[in-house]
Amino acid sequence: MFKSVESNTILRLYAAVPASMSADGRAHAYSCPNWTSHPRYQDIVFADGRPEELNRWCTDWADRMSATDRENTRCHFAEAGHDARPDQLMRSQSLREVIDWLEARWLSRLIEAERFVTYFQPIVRLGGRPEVMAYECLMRGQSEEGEIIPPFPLLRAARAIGCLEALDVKAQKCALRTAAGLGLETSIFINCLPQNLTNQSSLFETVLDTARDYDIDPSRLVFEIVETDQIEDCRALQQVVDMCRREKSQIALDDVGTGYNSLHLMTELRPDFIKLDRDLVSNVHQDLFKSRVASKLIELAHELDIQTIVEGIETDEEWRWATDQGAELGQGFYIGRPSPRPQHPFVSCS
Ligand SMILES: [Ca+2]
Repeated sequence: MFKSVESNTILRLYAAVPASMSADGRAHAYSCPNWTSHPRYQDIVFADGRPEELNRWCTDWADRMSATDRENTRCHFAEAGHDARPDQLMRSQSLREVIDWLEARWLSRLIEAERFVTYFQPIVRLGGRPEVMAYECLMRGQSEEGEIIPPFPLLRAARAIGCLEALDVKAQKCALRTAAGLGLETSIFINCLPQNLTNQSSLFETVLDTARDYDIDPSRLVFEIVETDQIEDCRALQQVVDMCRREKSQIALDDVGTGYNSLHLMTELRPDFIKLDRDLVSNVHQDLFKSRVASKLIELAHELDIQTIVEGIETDEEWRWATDQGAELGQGFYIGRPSPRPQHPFVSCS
């Protein structure tokens, strides 16, 4: 395999389609225009493209296969226009390894070059005039050509090559630097993966150090714990929450209402904020079941002295519902979209 290639180098990737491959996977290999059948070997297809194109085409194909097919599909890189012999294919890497490598290439370069952009979305006080209480910092990557890359492909690639922590650290740095550069004076919500908060080199300490570098007082930081359904060790997280309290920072739990775990964490960790999941909020005013679950959660939060942020408010009806239920805070497209320049909320309420 090529160790290092420029992003505009055209590579040829050969792949041997195993006899055991699912019909869907085979059909894709032989009918998708990105892949060409080898003129001599029936079970070999190839594609010519730049690494990022090959990555996309391989992932598209792999999505139509089982995990076993991805392992059994042997691949070999050659320079564009060069042929590969079947014996080369037999001792080369699996399609899964090829995808991991292709993903690692672009993501490691992105992380190394710190090609991150932070978008800010307002979180406002409900009831009365909407006042911005905080901005949530949202991670975006940037391709070498300057295109914005949404979080999902970044996280997927980082997961594949095990660099979630590096991604989180650099994205947080960018968020704090940008917030300081823009002179934000509100609280700042920082999304954190729980495993990065609780591992040895705690992300929490890193974020605090960075905040101090930019003269951001820790009391303005809210650590928003995402993917709460993945949390297994609540005790480790409790220690982080305790450290957080000592620094006068705050804790928010994201996506509350989607599973039992978030409820459990809400009572165990006693965060400062919970964020009601957007699926629960969408059309909540028309759905009796959602409405009952959501209002019970707000009630429970009140009892525990936790402020509720209703996320995903997209309509006037949802805004009114959230206000009527006594939720303290709201966030969503109706209030303000994520933007590289922090927006002021555009709802006008009575
Ligand atoms: Ca979030």
